[in-house]
Amino acid sequence: MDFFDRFAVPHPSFLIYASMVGIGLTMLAIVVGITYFKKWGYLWREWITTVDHKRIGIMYLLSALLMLFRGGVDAIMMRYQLSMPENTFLDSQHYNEVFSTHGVVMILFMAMPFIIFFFNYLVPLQIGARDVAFPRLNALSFWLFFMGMGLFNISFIVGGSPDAGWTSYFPLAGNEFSTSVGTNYYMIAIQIAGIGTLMTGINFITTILKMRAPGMKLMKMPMFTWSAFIANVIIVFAFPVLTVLLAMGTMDRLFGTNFFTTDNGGMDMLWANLFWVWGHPEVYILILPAFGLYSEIISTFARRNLYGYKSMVASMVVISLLSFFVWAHHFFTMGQGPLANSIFSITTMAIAVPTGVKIFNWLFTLWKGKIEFTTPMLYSMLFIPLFTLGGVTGVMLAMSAADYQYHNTMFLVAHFHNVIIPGVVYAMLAGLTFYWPKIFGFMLNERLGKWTAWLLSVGFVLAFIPMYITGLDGQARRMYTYSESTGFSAMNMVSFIGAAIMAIAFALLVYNIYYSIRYSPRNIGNDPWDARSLEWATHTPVPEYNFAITPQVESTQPFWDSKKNGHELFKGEIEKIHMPNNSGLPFIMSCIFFVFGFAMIFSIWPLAIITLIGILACLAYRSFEKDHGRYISVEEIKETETRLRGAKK
Ligand code: HEM
Ligand SMILES: [Cu+2]
Repeated sequence: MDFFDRFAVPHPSFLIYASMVGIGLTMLAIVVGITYFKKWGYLWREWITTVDHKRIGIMYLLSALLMLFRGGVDAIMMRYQLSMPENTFLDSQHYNEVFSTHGVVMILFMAMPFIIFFFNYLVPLQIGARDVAFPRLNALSFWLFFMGMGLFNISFIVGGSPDAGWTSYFPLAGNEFSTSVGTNYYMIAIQIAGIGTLMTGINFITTILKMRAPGMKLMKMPMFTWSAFIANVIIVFAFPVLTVLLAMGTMDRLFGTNFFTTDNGGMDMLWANLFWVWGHPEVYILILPAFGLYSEIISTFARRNLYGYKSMVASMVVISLLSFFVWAHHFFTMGQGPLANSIFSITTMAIAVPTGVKIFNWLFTLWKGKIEFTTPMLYSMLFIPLFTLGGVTGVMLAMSAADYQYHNTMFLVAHFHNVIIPGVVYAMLAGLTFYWPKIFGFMLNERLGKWTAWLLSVGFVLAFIPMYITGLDGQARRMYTYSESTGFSAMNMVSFIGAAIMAIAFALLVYNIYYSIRYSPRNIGNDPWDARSLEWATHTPVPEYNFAITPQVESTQPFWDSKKNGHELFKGEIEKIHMPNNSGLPFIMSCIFFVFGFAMIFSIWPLAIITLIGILACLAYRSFEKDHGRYISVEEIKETETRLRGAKK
């Protein structure tokens, strides 16, 4: 192939060209806009070089929202394609690319940054800390994630998208069947983002173990922090598997090794096993923090202490352990025999037990609570029945014998969206609405918020329940079309209408943000929901140092106790505060990583070697650098505190 041919899109279509033009114009508009308003300096000083966990969190949030829309457009295209039999909107290759990128984008570049946004923004505030344990590493984590995301997203305009599914099973993902560079993008972009996530895991485990406010024993941590802690432990155990797996996959594709090929001693099932050794725990990395958010929201708006704190923690620990022992339920039908199937069937069903414990704890919290139906609470109340339905169909799938009927059908697609949308997406929207006033200083509109929640739920039910039915009837997943005679068309049309309603709900969310920026009142105080944990005890907007005086904690809901039971949170005098300096290095190093990744994807070896040396040079530079941070003086703190309406002494 000619050098330049490799960058061309192998299966072009009008849609792809139109997106290219759209992306080009948007980028141009952004660059022109920033230049026109002279914002480059501001961006560099305040955001790109920042090491503040709150700002890094907000950048994760923006990335996640952006990707929600990219993945959503993919979803709508798929549902439209399937809404009628023999539809020619997408051809088979394009459909392959769309479901592959939809899956990757939604799980890795939408849901992951969304939960990492919550880790970043909330964990230090909830534990009464001034920052995370390693602020620079945190910036590096973000920028590596961001560059991985960027790299993945240029695939469909430079060289072609991955087309072997988000699971990228071999031999389909090997050079023989995936001939474009698409799957190279998969291997390398996810690798770069994944390294960032692994470092996030290490950072937050350390932060939570080492930086809690005085008095906050492990069993006094807020439930979200507990869930974040456990999710980060899972990250540290699961992500190295992904790193190794992608490295092996890269070698198979670029250097002709034979780890996963079907000849020369390769084993395609090795990929499937290792993928799910990471992949199954991955879904718990997403769902546990979602559970944490629901716990915070439900106890706040039921105006009660969370029921069964200890069993909530215990059930999360049990889930996290079990999550590593169920991976083979993803290939019951691939010939592993009845004994292995039975074992994995049982371990899978066992997860329903601790999950059930949590559901009942939430119900008991609501029981006798003085329930207040705010938008976050509405999401939480919709979550309980919808998620339970997804859980029940999960137990159905866990029966290995029955799985021979469900396997690779729309039934499975319905099931996992049924847990992941009410479970994870609702939690994120609930959490976003709940924490929005703390982050941005004004509330989102409640009326519009409730409309969004209801529309989303109506759309969700219409979009996914029909898939259970067609799935049981044998509609296979990842099929780009079907014939009239199958009788699938009516249900698929309903499903498309549901997906369109969901799209309207997301558009309404955007409108709500716009509307609230313009019209919401700004004088909402620090604690608009009458909440319970420490993040609400500091000012809005949160000052750089979070808390002028480190809080003293005696229970799981210190702020509530300080408001209702006279517990004194902030004792002592203001002292000077040590903070880290901003740094451009994480960004620069990640940019070099981006170029390195690009060079690898296209096998441009000289560039790959130069950039690799550049990365090592950045590491070396950092290890000789002397930067001891800076102090914020007592006067400056006092001034800030008065400006934010009176330090609570
Ligand atoms: C917003 C509404 C959504 C709709 C309408 C939708 C629709 C679809 C459709 C039609 C498929 C492909 C079925 C096929 O194989 O032909 C699919 C696959 C998938 N979706 Fe979604 N989806 C949505 C949201 C999400 C979310 C929020 C996530 C994860 C956080 C997600 C994760 C996935 C994954 C992992 C796959 C599997 C891709 C593969 O087979 O390789 N989806 N979705
Ligand atoms: Cu699994």
